[in-house]
Amino acid sequence: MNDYLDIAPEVAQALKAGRPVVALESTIISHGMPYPRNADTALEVEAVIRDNGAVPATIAILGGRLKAGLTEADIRRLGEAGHAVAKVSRRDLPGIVAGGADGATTVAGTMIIAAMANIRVFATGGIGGVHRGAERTMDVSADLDELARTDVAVVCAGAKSILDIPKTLEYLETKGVPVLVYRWDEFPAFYTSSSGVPAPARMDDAKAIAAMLFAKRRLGFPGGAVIANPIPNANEMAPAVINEAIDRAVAEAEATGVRGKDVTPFLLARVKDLTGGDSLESNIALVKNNARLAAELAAELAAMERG
Ligand code: PSU
Ligand code: MN
Repeated sequence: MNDYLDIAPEVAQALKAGRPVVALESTIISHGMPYPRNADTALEVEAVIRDNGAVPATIAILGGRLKAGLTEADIRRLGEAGHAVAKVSRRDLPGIVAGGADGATTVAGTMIIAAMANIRVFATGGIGGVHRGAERTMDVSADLDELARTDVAVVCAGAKSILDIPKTLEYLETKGVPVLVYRWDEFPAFYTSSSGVPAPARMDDAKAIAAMLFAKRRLGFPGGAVIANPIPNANEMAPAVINEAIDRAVAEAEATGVRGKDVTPFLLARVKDLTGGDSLESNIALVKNNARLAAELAAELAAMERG
């Protein structure tokens, strides 16, 4: 066991008994949504996971300790502190630990801590990826390299078109990361089920996805997988509305010269402001939809691992 890691008692018991556990990230709380909807949503997503038979493990760094499983008070604290909490990806993690600080973990940061805790399924909204204009800026999210090296399956609603979706999929292909879409033939674009980009692979039930993950592990392949779950039709945004907001947000990011780890939070906040509350409601709905699939997937995988 890792000296820096605290696994919540409920999570530890479930893991020991071979029961399903689903990891959740905390950057989506501190940097991805406004307070208090961020904290309320995080707690509701935990409830969705419980209702679907799995134990939630929200992941963050608190006082320099890596946490797998937070209390309600921890979640409210991260939500209220918002951008005052550091956004922690792989390169940030050792410094936050050494400094005894708090950190909200990105997809990459969450995967690292989930894997240390032996949690293999993780639900979130969207992953980071290759940004538009990356041929000039080289802005490629560390989430993609983490997917290539750390064995955690990330259930998401695809990638927002703040990113270059075709380049993101090319990068994942180069890195050997399995990408499959649940019950749909296109890679989903977060707010919309369609992106115009074909699904690299399609699977129609959680048991088949679990079998792929199980085989990958038994083959000794490092790295995780992207399980893309399209936003439900009832919660989709109108493509013209969301794409106009995204194009504007990307242009503003260029014009203001925002760089590095601030780019994604800037774009997320601008898209939300430009679309009023609509994009926030869609975002919340798709995260819950991902939590349901992740709980089912974790249960199938746990059953396979028990034999
Ligand atoms: N995309 C979203 N919502 C999010 C993020 C991305 O639609 O909240 C967050 C996730 O935590 C993701 C991180 O891991 O942003 C990626 O940041 P960057 O692009 O700086 O790697
Ligand atoms: Mn970046």
